[in-house]
Amino acid sequence: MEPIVAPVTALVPQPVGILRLSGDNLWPKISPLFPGHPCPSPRKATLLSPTLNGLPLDTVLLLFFPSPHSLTGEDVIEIHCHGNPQNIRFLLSLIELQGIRPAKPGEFSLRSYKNGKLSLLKAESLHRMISAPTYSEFLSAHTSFSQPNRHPLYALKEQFVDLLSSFYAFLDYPEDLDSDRDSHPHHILLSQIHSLQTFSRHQISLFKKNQRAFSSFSILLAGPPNSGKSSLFNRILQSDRALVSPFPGTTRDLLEGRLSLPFGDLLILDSAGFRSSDDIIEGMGIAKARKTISQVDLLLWVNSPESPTTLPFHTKTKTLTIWNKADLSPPPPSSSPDFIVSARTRKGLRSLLSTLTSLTKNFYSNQQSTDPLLDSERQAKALSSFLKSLNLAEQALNSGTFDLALSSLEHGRHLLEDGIGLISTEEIYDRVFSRFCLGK
Ligand SMILES: Nc1nc2c(ncn2[C@@H]2O[C@H](COP(=O)(O)OP(=O)(O)OP(=O)(O)O)[C@@H](O)[C@H]2O)c(=O)[nH]1
Ligand SMILES: [Mg+2]
Repeated sequence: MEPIVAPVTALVPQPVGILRLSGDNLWPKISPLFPGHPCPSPRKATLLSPTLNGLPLDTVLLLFFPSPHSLTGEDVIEIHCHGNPQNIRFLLSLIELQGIRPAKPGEFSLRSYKNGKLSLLKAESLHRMISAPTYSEFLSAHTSFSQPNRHPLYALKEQFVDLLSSFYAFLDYPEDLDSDRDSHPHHILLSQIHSLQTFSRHQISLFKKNQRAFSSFSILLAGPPNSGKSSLFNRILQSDRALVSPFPGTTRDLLEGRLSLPFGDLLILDSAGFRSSDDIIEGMGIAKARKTISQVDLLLWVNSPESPTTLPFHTKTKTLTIWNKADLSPPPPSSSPDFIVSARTRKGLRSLLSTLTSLTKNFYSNQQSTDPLLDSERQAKALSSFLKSLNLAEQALNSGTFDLALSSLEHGRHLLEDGIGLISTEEIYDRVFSRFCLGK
């Protein structure tokens, strides 16, 4: 395949930056950057100096994984350089000058999948593992990734192959069945279908319970324009992420920031101030903020002395009110905000932050399961369609139409195959023969 390159680490100042390359016959393509150096030994860290016109550029560690024993199945080279973003960019541009094009998002994983190095399920577990907001969710995804037979869909597959093999055995070898009541085909098949239905429903409901607009504990800063939402956003993140200005209507889009706390991530969102506006773009920002209120775990309604406003609508989202700019004036006696703060002088911020931290901790303390779960919406949809075909098979079996039941199950099998790529015909027949000891 045509060679590709991408930075694996973010382009921010950090001690080490990593570039990854994949393709056929890689070393000869990048060797001009390392004149006179022989091809590095496979899977050993080699200290090298890339040069340009004889000038050393950086000191890097290079790892070479020759095909097929690599992440993608092709030659893979990783270059660990000093993590200055400009250094990484320059090395990237030199590599691209050797005819190696920038990788598209997900292209390394796609090549791993195409070359049989990564199953679709593992790819999705990997994605969940990387984006997990808590360590327990990371472990849950890692269990599926490192022990694929513990993935719920594998457990399902095992039961389903049992069911299909029972069906085929009953069809092909009826004379080998015992005639006692408990092993009556309908009875056995129905109980296998019921157990698959229960398992599928349980997995879908676990997935739905965990499915939220934002995977982390999420907090939205909303309120009238100019009340200091963006100033508080920056204070909470301890970084000047959002623009702050004395002009109302500064923030228009939804801004996201993340704090990685020991027990899980806190996602904080800054939004456009609520007011009626003729500006179309500002109106879009306000509509977005309005919609987000119902999707977050906590709303912080931020007021200030210039335009104190109560929340102009009802929401089921837990809400705390903040009186900001307390350095200018205290809240009126009629109002009783949950927090009185000043983003400018930092007054009250410690108490606000400690409340946000304990709310985040409480949120995650209820979510400590490390059991493997479905990894994606795609898997949940495949499982829902599969459940429908199980229901049809159950109905058909109850009405005595054995053939119709089997064709519904075959349809279910195709859904699992398409969605997950799991079941081969040999597997079913292997099990027909091994489990039923037909002696034929
Ligand atoms: N005195 C004082 N001024 C503040 C405080 N917090 C913010 N400001 C000022 O208030 C102005 C508006 O602040 P922003 O943080 O941009 O307010 P905002 O709510 O994000 O505004 P919009 O994005 O327009 O809705 C800026 O000039 C800030 O410097 C505070 O605690 N005290
Ligand atoms: Mg703002």
